[in-house]
Amino acid sequence: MTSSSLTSSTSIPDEIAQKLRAAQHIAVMTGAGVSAESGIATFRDALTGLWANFKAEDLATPQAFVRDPALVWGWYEWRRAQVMQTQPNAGHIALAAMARQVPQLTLITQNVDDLHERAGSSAVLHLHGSILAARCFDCGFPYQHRASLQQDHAKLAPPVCPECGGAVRPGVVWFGENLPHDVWQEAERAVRECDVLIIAGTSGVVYPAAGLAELAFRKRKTIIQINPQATNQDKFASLVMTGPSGVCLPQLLAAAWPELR
Ligand code: BJW
Repeated sequence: MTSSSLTSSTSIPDEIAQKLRAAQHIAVMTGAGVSAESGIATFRDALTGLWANFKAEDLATPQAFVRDPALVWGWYEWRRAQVMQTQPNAGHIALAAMARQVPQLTLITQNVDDLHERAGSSAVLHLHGSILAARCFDCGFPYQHRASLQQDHAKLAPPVCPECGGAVRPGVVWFGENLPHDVWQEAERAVRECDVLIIAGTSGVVYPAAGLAELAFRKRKTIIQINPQATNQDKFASLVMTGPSGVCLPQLLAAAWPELR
């Protein structure tokens, strides 16, 4: 397939619409950009308030948590409150609708929010865990955390593990940590087996997730890339859609299944 590029205001090539409609299995990989239109800052947006002097990359590590648990836990509490007070957007909703049109759709996300599930997607593969989950940093015991809805920019001591007295940490995957093995295996399998891979709202710089685009390219899959900015993964794509996912994903859905309009 020849590769093409379009902005969110132009129409989807028929060839792509037909590929989507005929697909037996569509894999989708989403990143922080898909939740941006819900009001959740992307990972690489500048931090504000108490965290303005930090980069997210420096806070999302086990080393940062050990150095200053209250700083890191306070950041996650603030982000949790943000997640709980936002709603899925048109991009999340379009993906849930697409899943109802194809025999199989595997939704792989790097996002730690639950907006795909709240839009109606099920069996979402969360490569980087969930911000709403928590466990002990030392013994791994799961901790039932009830987040506060207050969006204070404040340091906050993490809860204490009832099993071993260790510090409770968020249930996410930090830099240097392994992804959940079964989830990663499932994601790789979906990309190997799919007919079309849609990649939306990721900068494509964090591995191993970013490697899924390369895997799909090596397997000669049809790849659709959606992002308002250019990314280093555009070179793999059969179609690059330059625009917000809240516009482009509904556009793809309507092009392939016009009867849903
Ligand atoms: C829109 C939009 C709109 C805006 N619509 N789009 C190979 C090479 C080099 C390094 C490595 C490698 N393999 C492993 C590494 C190390 C490391 C890594 O990748 N480092 C790189 C940064 C260099 N990876 C790891 O450590 C991983 N573990 C691992 O590999 O284990 C094996 C190992 C063990 C021990 C030692 C070494 C290896 C773990 C990675 C875990 C990532 N975790 C985080 C934090 C999660 C918790 C939290 O949220 O706090 O996951 S980091 C962060 O990045 C988060 C995200 O899921 C992830 C990806 O970010 P994403 O989603 O792409 O967001 P952004 O902000 O980067 O981009 C947003 C995009 O949206 C932009 O492009 C915008 O333009 C776009 N956008 N509005 C659509 N409306």
